[in-house]
Amino acid sequence: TSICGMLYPRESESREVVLLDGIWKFRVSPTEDQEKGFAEKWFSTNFEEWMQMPVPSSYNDVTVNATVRDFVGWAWYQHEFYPPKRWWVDEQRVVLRFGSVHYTAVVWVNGKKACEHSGGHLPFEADITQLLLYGIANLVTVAVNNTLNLTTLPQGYVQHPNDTARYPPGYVLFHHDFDFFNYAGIHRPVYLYTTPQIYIDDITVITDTDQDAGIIKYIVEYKNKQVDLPSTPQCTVTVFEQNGKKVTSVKGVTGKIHIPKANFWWPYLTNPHPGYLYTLKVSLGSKRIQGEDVYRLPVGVRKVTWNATTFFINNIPTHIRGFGKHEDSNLRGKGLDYPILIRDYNLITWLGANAYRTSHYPYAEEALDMADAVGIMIIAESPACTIDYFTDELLEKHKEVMTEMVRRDKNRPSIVMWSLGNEPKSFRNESREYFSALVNHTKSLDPTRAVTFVTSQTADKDQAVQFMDIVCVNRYPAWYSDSGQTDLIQLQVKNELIAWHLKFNKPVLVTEYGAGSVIGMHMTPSSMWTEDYQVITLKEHFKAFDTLYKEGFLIGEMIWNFADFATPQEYTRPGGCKKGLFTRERQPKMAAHITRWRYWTLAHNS
Ligand code: BDP
Repeated sequence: TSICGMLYPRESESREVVLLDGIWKFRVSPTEDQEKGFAEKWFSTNFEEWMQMPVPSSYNDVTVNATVRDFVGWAWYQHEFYPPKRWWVDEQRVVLRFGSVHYTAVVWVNGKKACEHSGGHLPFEADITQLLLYGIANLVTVAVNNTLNLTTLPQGYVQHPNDTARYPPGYVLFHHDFDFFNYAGIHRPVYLYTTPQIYIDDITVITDTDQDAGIIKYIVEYKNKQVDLPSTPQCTVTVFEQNGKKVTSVKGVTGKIHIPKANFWWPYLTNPHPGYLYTLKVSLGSKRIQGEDVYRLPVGVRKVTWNATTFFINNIPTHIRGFGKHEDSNLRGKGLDYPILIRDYNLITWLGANAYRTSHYPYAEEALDMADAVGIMIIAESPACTIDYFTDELLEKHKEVMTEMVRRDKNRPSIVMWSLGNEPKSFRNESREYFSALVNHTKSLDPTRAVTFVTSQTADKDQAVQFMDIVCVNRYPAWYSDSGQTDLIQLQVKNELIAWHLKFNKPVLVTEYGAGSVIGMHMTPSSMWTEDYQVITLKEHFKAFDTLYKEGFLIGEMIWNFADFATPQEYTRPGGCKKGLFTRERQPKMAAHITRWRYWTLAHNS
């Protein structure tokens, strides 16, 4: 792990940002010789053979080639760019930043290695000032490997079958236990950005409320590329309202700002102005000596608390209405796509939801910017989906990922909980120590938010929920158990959720429930896979939840899933997971309409 900050690249009077997205050159390694690109140094000159590949996007679904779709191993990308000469004249520091590359990445600039990163859902960057060439084309090459194993998050399995009657020699089988397609490639934007030599490396804000006043505690960390820094650089922090009006200004690299009669950050549908964001303008250094660095950070002032039964935002009891999502769409796979992003937020507000979980990995920063601004509460999940084997090595990797997640997202008002993972084998005894260590680590990084993980176990079997702030459970009555028996849903949901609360005396949140439906398929009496069945499944849950809200410990309901999404090929899935309220194309099923009715009603009654 690096100790640097990971601020999102933002333009300012001292920083330039250049987007390198576009059509890059792409090639895959021959299956039988995965090391070929390294041996032949594909990073040192322009590729001799290539196909065209959009960045950002998963590479899997944009060609018509099954080898590319199902590829496991090293894939290669290449692109040319020209840094403007003024960067050299002005002695700017230049950074190359990737929003995410799945899973392992090696990056070269002009034939020299710039950085490596492993982990498919978080940004990484490299200071490439010394690698740049001015006046000619610069070449960036990225090697990407999507192979997962027992020490990656998520875990995956590579098998080399030796039954020659059934498999040719050298045949590789890859599988994983998590239920979404292992899309790969350069998934999020690629940026070049500049800073002065003395620059703002990181900013941390912690906000609080005091009656109707808001408090922002801040820490600015800076770095210096010059040897002789005369003294601590000057730092000025100014807060602006959303309309640009100045609120106040303070000096120092750490401090506490008091905003009388503050505009708090509220979730959607709890206030006429949800998602209120101040701007914190940080100016570091003096114009006279080294030049000044300026960074503007959006800040929402809010406080998250909870007790044994209730979850509060700014001391107001708050129910969570939402769903689990995926970063998934046609052709692009997990590649960030602005039309899909904005369509999703329009659908989220149309539904009257106020929350979602970034199941089952950290989402794009651009998506979380929307959540901050719209007032959508986020349960930010790590990429630890379906951990089967708990080892010390995996725990180290998991801690590193939590460190990277918190570093990236610590300042976001939308994030109200960290989820350490989804449906691990938490009935195993080894999961106890593993999760206890992981909770402690995460709390040491961020003591202000709830920490949890999502269990698929029952209260009598689970070993890890005891360490969590909130009990988050996935249950599929009438789907994975008692298939077809929707009449059992109310009884089972009530009994199971009451058991959780009685055993642990903690608030309970349902993080997944639902049923699959193929759009346009109808039957009455209803039957599995029809829209009618999905509607009845949700309605039976709604009735159970209404009773449980009266009991007082249920803090919310989240449907699985927002939209249909791609899974590996399986005989249990007709072309993907169909539990979406919306199709993969983001058009509503019947279930979306009844959810909308429910969520708006809940919002009005709260
Ligand atoms: C749940 C998993 C989720 C799956 C879902 C399903 O948490 O990732 O997509 O099952 O099978 O157990 O639809």
